[in-house]
Amino acid sequence: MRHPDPRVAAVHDLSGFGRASLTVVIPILSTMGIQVCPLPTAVLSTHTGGFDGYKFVDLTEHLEEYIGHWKSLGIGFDCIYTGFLGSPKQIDIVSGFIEEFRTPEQLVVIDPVMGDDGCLYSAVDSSMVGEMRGYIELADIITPNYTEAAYLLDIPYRDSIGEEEVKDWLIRLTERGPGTVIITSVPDCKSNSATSVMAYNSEDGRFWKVKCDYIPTKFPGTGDGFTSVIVGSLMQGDSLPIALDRAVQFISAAIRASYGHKYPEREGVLLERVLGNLKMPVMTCTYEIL
Ligand code: PXL
Repeated sequence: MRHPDPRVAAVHDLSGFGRASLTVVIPILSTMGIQVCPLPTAVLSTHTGGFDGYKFVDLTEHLEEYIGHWKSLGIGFDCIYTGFLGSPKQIDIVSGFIEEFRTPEQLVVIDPVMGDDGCLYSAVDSSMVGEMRGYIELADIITPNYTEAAYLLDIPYRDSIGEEEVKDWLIRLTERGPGTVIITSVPDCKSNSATSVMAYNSEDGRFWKVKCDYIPTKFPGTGDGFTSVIVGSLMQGDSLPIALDRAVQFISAAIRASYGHKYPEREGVLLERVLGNLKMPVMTCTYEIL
């Protein structure tokens, strides 16, 4: 039976406290009218960015049975969206899941969660970088941040970069398989009070850029929020540049709401305060075509 609302398989961990991964993905996509079917890769007491002694329950051994049950039920998805994956074995299993559940009209979105600010996250082993380079071939869209893009291309991290060089990175990443590449947190070569999101669609050869004000703070989970809005927006039928604008505007509003309260960064952004913004039409667009 055809389902009336778009349905997304969300392959992420569930971190109980700190607003990251599934606790960000589910509310954003549900608010945007998308049915979320979680395929949880691990359960953690908190995310790993800033809490000592977190409890980590690895679900790798259960994933194949879980997927097998979905298969036996004949469930189909309009989008498969994957985020934080804990081990090469998980990448292997989730690659099999994508290959088995893939349909021609479906969107496969891979957020290659590995690190930020030039470093890998503490829970990410360096062996994951090579695995991730192969895994992104399965995607229609990838959304690395600037650090992850450098790791995927095996380019040493620098804290400044010119626009033409980012365009070259985008093209080189699409050559690895995904038709569309979106790089977030790109440093602005002209101003250190701004960053930008840059994107390239290799099918129509167009580059897009959306500037964001730099706010001197780092909340975990904002990458998960950004990609979730991109997925929701594209599932609603928006174009790529409108999806970029919606995601940048939503995350900027969430950061501003939290920063204004001097909210502890490790607890994530005050998502619940801004979720309603996702119901509003896009009033102003700031995207540029390059
Ligand atoms: O937001 C990315 C993410 C997802 N899942 C876990 C994390 C992080 C980033 O720190 O620790 C468990």
